[in-house]
Amino acid sequence: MIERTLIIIKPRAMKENKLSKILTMIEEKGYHLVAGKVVKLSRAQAEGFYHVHKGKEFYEGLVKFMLTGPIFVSVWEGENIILGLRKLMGKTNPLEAKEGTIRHKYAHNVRENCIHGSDSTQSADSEIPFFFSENELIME
Ligand code: IDP
Ligand code: MG
Repeated sequence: MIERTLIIIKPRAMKENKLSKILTMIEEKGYHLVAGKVVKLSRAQAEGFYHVHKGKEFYEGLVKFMLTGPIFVSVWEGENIILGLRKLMGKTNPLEAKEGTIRHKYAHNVRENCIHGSDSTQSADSEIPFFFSENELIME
């Protein structure tokens, strides 16, 4: 099934100039970029985006981290891309991420793990419109 997913390159990877290296890894899997932009989140946006984690012990630290600098938000398309990209990203904790995954290469720790990817079609369906309007998502 052709799916779309929301991918975010997080602040530390942006500061370390790893954006194009990470995007290249995604492109080399055959996935296509639909939309992308650099954004500096407001606290309200960061809290809103991560509302599903509200109440967890890492929530405040995660929100603060996402405010430390610009991020790259993007929409990608491809066959079974949601699972495919979760695999390419690797486990949330980079210590557990397999060699060859994005997090194994570019993450520093479980919080500063360089990339976000939607974890299901339901998540993608709410995360994509959080950042992009309909007319930014037209491919033809
Ligand atoms: P995911 O990004 O692999 O889907 P989630 O469990 O959805 O992982 O967590 C969202 C984000 O919150 C993670 O990518 C990471 O930045 C941060 N996070 C998750 N668990 C921890 C933790 O135990 N300590 C610190 N930060 C965490
Ligand atoms: Mg998640």
